[in-house]
Amino acid sequence: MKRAITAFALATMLFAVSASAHQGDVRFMFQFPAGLEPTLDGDFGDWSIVPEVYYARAENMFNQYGAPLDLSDFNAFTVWGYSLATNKAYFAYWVADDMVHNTEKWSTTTDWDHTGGQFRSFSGESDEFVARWAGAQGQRYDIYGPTFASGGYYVRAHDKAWAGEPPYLEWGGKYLKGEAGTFEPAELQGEVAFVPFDDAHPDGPEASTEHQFAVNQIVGIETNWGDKDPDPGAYDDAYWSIFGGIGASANADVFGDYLLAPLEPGLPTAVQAGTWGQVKASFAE
Ligand SMILES: [Ca+2]
Ligand SMILES: [Ca+2]
Ligand SMILES: [Ca+2]
Repeated sequence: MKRAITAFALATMLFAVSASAHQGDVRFMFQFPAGLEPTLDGDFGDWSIVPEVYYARAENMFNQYGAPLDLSDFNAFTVWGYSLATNKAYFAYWVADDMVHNTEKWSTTTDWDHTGGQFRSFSGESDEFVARWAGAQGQRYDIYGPTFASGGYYVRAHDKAWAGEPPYLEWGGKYLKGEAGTFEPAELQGEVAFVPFDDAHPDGPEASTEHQFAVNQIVGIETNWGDKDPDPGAYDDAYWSIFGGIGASANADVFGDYLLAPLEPGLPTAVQAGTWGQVKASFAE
């Protein structure tokens, strides 16, 4: 597998030179072969086929408030993947936090067609305009699961509530250590599947335009965790971002770029119905 990673990394580095990155270096979305997409049960055995190059780790995140990284205060990794067979995006994350409570979450925002621009928090626009366009061309999600949020949900999509509910957003997760809402040290992990939209319409999915994934496509994403230990009411010292930061909750021009990677060599490209469970199990061992 190591040789395959090297080959892919070189190929994508060349591609990155010609890509117009919004912010930072381009990252990569892992392509799940058909039939090997993750089961959203909070167990990560199905992610064991994903090479390290796809992992974004806390050491590479930045904090717009300037507090230094302390891995005993906050540690994390995230991985983005996609499948051509399901046309879904998959997001896996692990967090270790010295003080966890129910206002802490991932905020992630998606600009699948990579057109950028302001997509919510409009000022001076009519109620009709906001109802139609807020969260339409870029979608902002709150991912609390496996924590039940102070607001009364595990996950949600801002502005277009239907897009944050099954089957358009599905998740599984669990605590590995500690418990939700305790202000005590904890570790948690989750996996989320998104149906991607170029235009999420207020009338629902039938009136919306689903985005179609393709190999080597570049999409815009920002992903952040607010580690609000001292004050659950404010992002006072830590808003850890992979891509994102100031202004990114409303403007996709400051997202980062993810390239939808080709299949990694050595993975199954087609899996017969009824056998893929065993293939998954063999990768998980
Ligand atoms: Ca799983
Ligand atoms: Ca912390
Ligand atoms: Ca915390």
